[in-house]
Amino acid sequence: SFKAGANGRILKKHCECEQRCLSLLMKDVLRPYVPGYHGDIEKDGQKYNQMEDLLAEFDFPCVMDCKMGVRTYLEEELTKARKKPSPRPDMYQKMVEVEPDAPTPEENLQKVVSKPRYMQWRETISSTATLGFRIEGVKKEDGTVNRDFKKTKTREQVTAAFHDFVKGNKDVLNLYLSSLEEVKNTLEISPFFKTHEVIGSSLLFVHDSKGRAKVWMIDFGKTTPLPDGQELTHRASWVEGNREDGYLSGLESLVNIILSMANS
Ligand code: 4IP
Ligand code: ADP
Ligand code: MN
Repeated sequence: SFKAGANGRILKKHCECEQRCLSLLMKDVLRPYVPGYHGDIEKDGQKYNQMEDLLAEFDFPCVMDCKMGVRTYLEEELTKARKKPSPRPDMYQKMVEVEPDAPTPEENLQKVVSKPRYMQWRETISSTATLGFRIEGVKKEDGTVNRDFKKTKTREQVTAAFHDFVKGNKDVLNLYLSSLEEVKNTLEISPFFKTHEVIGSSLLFVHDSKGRAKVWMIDFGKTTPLPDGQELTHRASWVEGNREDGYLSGLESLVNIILSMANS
């Protein structure tokens, strides 16, 4: 769903919700921590959002995508699944490939699962449910990609993955730590963040051998505004209806892990 764009930009398949968020973010205190947004364009009959390529100023970047929050699906997925269940054979397949014993006897008979069932299963086999974030993938400087983090769940497993990602480099860890702390301090005062449920969004970690390392917020396809006057803590436990996403609790556990690594 991505395409290379002109002069240090990338094109991501257009999404109304993401466009709305990126436009608002350009006027928010979070602007330094999200890709610059350059409006939408049409190319070969497909509409795209144009944004800054965050990798452009790095050479041979190492990249990690961490999906933030304790919940990775919208509350409306639950409502939809109750009102009009749409059985997902593809999600059943993805489930048995990772954990043959995961489906219930009934799911095995039908060879389908519901979307919330799949998403909740992904949350609990990874660190999402317990730590409030999970590693989705890593790209090394040679371009090789590793997406094999579905069962990276414990603090020890996450630490090992980060250790491998930074190759034990404490300078890189300390740069990431300052960057994470800046993002966190800015989130705490951001009007955008207060008034949005942030689901499925990632922190993108990027460093290279020249000693640059920074974290950005990306992917606002499932970031949605709250009704007028309503705000989130991003820390309170999620109960269906309260729309809490656990973003800040997840960021705190992430900071905590990187801090322990930097001091060890
Ligand atoms: C994917 O599962 C991700 O959870 C996607 O979320 C989600 O997309 C997909 O749902 C789901 O199949 P795997 O990562 O395990 O393959 P994200 O885009 O945040 O990574 P959406 O955004 O649609 O919930 P479907 O319904 O698009 O298949
Ligand atoms: P999707 O909505 O399809 O999940 P994302 O926005 O999460 O797409 O992006 C998928 C991947 O593309 C990210 O993990 C990251 O590696 C890369 N990416 C996304 N946005 C940018 C950007 N602005 N600059 C550089 N790389 C990006
Ligand atoms: Mn994504």
